[in-house]
Amino acid sequence: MGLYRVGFLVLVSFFCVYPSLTEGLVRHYKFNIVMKNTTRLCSSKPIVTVNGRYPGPTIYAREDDTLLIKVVNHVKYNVSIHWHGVRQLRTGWADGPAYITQCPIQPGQVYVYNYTLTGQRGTLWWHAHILWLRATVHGALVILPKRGVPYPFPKPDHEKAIVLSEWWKSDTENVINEALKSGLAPNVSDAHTINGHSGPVKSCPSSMGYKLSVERGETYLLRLVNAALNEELFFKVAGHSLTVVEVDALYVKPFKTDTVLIAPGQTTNVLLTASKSAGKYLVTVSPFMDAPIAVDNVTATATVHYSGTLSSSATVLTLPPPQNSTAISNNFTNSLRSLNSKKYPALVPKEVDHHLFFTVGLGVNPCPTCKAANGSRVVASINNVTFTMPTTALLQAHYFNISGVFTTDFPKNPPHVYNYTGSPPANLATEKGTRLYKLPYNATVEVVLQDTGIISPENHPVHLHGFNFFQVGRGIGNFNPKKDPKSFNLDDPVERNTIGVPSGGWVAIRFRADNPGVWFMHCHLEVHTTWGLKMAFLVENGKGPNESVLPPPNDLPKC
Ligand SMILES: *[C@@H]1O[C@H](CO)[C@@H](O)[C@H](O)[C@H]1NC(C)=O
Ligand SMILES: *[C@@H]1O[C@H](CO)[C@@H](O)[C@H](O)[C@H]1NC(C)=O
Ligand SMILES: *[C@@H]1O[C@H](CO)[C@@H](O)[C@H](O)[C@H]1NC(C)=O
Ligand SMILES: *[C@@H]1O[C@H](CO)[C@@H](O)[C@H](O)[C@H]1NC(C)=O
Ligand SMILES: *[C@@H]1O[C@H](CO)[C@@H](O)[C@H](O)[C@H]1NC(C)=O
Ligand SMILES: *[C@@H]1O[C@H](CO)[C@@H](O)[C@H](O)[C@H]1NC(C)=O
Ligand SMILES: *[C@@H]1O[C@H](CO)[C@@H](O)[C@H](O)[C@H]1NC(C)=O
Ligand SMILES: *[C@@H]1O[C@H](CO)[C@@H](O)[C@H](O)[C@H]1NC(C)=O
Ligand SMILES: *[C@@H]1O[C@H](CO)[C@@H](O)[C@H](O)[C@H]1NC(C)=O
Ligand SMILES: *[C@@H]1O[C@H](CO)[C@@H](O)[C@H](O)[C@H]1NC(C)=O
Ligand SMILES: *[C@@H]1O[C@H](CO)[C@@H](O)[C@H](O)[C@H]1NC(C)=O
Ligand SMILES: *[C@@H]1O[C@H](CO)[C@@H](O)[C@H](O)[C@H]1NC(C)=O
Ligand SMILES: [Cu+2]
Repeated sequence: MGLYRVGFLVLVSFFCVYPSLTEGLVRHYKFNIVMKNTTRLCSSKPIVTVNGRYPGPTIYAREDDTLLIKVVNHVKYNVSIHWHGVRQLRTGWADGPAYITQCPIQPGQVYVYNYTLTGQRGTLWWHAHILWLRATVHGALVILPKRGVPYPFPKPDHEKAIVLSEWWKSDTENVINEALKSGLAPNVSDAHTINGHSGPVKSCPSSMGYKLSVERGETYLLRLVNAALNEELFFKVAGHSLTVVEVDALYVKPFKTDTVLIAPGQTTNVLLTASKSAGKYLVTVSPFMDAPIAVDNVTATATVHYSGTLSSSATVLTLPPPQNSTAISNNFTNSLRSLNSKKYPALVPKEVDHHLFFTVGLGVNPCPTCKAANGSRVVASINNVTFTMPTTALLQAHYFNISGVFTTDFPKNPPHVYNYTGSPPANLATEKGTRLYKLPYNATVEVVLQDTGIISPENHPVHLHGFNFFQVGRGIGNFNPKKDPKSFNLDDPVERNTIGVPSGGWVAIRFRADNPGVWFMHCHLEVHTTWGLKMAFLVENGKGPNESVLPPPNDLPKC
C-alpha cells in the first residue's frame, strides 16, 4: 500500500507534500460532486462543486504517474470531467467530454478516471465537460517534472495555482437555458474571480480580494489558469514584471511582460520576483474583447502583500489594459516561442498529409418559438456545420462499430468561398450534423482556423483534445494559401492545446495524429460550444503494438 497516495493530499498544503512526491506512482483522488451554498457578490446561491470547493481542489502529480480519480455524482445533473490538456494516449475513455468519449455520470453513479501522465509536465487543469457546469466545477492539475529533473528556468522559492473564473449571481444553468429559449446571447457574468474572490466591486464593495503573501527577494511560480466560461483575460501586477516560462504545460523561451493574456482553456506559468522591500501591490484581472460583443467589464482584484506590511497601508495601484487592447494582446501572443532545447525539442511536422481549412464563426437559423429573436436563433459552426450532439458517445460508437451515430465526411474546406472577414453572405443559415474527420494513425495535419465576420468577428480560443499542436502562423484578414505559408515558423513555434483565433483573422496549427481515438475540437468560449462550434477527429488505430485504443474500463457510464 506504500505505493498509494490518497485524495486527502489535496487538503494538505502543497508546500508540505511537494518534496515527498516521487514519480511513477498510482495516485488516488476522490471527487464528490456536491451542491454547496456559497456567498459571492453580497448574495448566496447553491453551486455545483467538487468536494464543496470553489475553485475545486488542485491535483498534484508527477510526470509518469497514473491517476485514479473516483468521481461520485451526488447532484441532480449529469456530470463528466475533462482533464484539459492531458494527452490521454490510447485512453480516450478517460478524456471526459460528454457524448464524445463517454456517456455522462448520472445522478448517484460513480466513474473512475484512469490515466497516465506521459511526456508532460507543467500546469493543466480539469473541468466539467457537460452543460455549463464548468462555471464552478474546475481546478488546477499540476504535473511536476520527474524527481531530480529541474525546471529549465531558475528554481522558484514557492509555487501557487491562480485560477481565474467568472461569477454569475444567477444559476448558470438558468442563464444558458434562458438564452437557448430566446435564441439570443446569454447574459454576461457579474464579476471575475481570482482563486474564488472578486475583490471589492461596485455591486459589492465589501467583497474581499485574494491575497498572495510574499517574502522580499523570493521568487514565485504562479500557475495561471483561465477557467472563465466566455472571456479572454488580462492579468497584471502593479510594479512587477512577469517572466513567462510555460504555456499549456509546454516550456517556452522565457520573456518578460507587464501583462499576460490568457484565453479560456489556456494556462500560463509566470515567475514573479518579490523585488520590492515592502508594500501591497494590486493584481488586476480584466476582459479582452476587441469586437462589438458584450462582455463582463468588471475588473477583479487581488493583492500581492509583502510580509511585514500592515494591512492598513495603501495599495500600489495599476490600471487594467483597456478592454479593446488589440496591440497588447498581439504583442503578448507574438512573444510566445517554444523553448526548443535539446531536452525539449519542438517536433514540428515539416510535411503535411492533411491540409484542412476550417471557418469558425456564428450563423443564424430559423427558430419559430424564439420570439425575442424574431423567429431565429444564433448558432455557431465550423465549415458551416453546426455540430449536433449524439445520444451515444462517439468513442463507443467507433470502438463497438455502432452505425448511425456519426459520419466521417466532415468537410476539408468551407462549402462556399466568400470574403470570410468581409461583408457576410446573404444567407446566414448553417447545416447540422454529427460529422467527423477521419485521420490514419500518425498522419500529419495542418488546420487553418479562419474567423468569419458573420454577426461579428470575434476571438475564438479553439481547443483540441488528445494532442498538443504548434501555432505555425497567424494573421489578420483572410488566410492566403499562396503567400502566408511562406512566413510560417517551423523552427520554434509555440506549442499548446488551446489557441486564440484572432478577431477577423486566422491561425494555422500543425499536429501529428499519434493518438488513436475520437478527439473533440471546439471553441472554448462555452457559449460558442453550446451554439455548435465543435467537431471531432477520428484517429484510426495504427498497426504497431501500442497504437490502438485500449479496451474501455468496466465502469464506463452507459447512455
Ligand atoms: C442552501 O440554502 C438554502 C436556503 O438559502 C437551503 O434551502 C438549502 O437547503 C441549502 N442547501 C445546502 C446544500 O446547504
Ligand atoms: C487502469 O488502466 C490500466 C490500463 O491502462 C489497467 O491496467 C489498470 O488495471 C486500470 N486500473 C484500475 C484501477 O482500473
Ligand atoms: C439576464 O439579464 C436580464 C436583464 O438584466 C434579466 O432580466 C434576466 O433575469 C437575466 N437572466 C438570468 C437567468 O439571470
Ligand atoms: C461596463 O459596461 C457597462 C454596461 O455596458 C457600462 O455601463 C460601463 O460604463 C462599462 N464600464 C467600463 C469600465 O467600461
Ligand atoms: C478602444 O475603446 C475606446 C473607448 O471605447 C475608444 O476610444 C478607442 O478608440 C478604442 N481603441 C481601439 C484601438 O479600437
Ligand atoms: C511588447 O512587449 C514587450 C516585451 O515583451 C514590451 O517591452 C513592449 O513594451 C510591449 N509593447 C506593447 C505595445 O505592449
Ligand atoms: C426584432 O424585430 C424588431 C422589429 O423589427 C426589431 O426592433 C428588433 O431589433 C428585432 N430583434 C432582433 C433580436 O433581431
Ligand atoms: C469493429 O470493426 C473492426 C473492423 O471491421 C473490427 O476489427 C473490430 O473487431 C470490431 N470491433 C468490435 C468491438 O466489434
Ligand atoms: C474582404 O473584405 C474586407 C473588409 O471589408 C476588405 O477590406 C477586403 O478588401 C475584402 N477582400 C476581398 C478579396 O474582396
Ligand atoms: C450553409 O449551409 C446552409 C444550409 O445548407 C446554406 O443555406 C448556406 O448557404 C451555407 N452557408 C455557407 C456560408 O456556406
Ligand atoms: C510516423 O511518421 C514519421 C514520418 O512522418 C515516421 O518517421 C515515424 O516512424 C512514424 N511513426 C510511427 C509510429 O509510425
Ligand atoms: C443523463 O444522461 C442520460 C444518458 O445519456 C440521459 O438518458 C438522460 O436524459 C440525461 N439526463 C438529463 C437530466 O439530461
Ligand atoms: Cu468561439
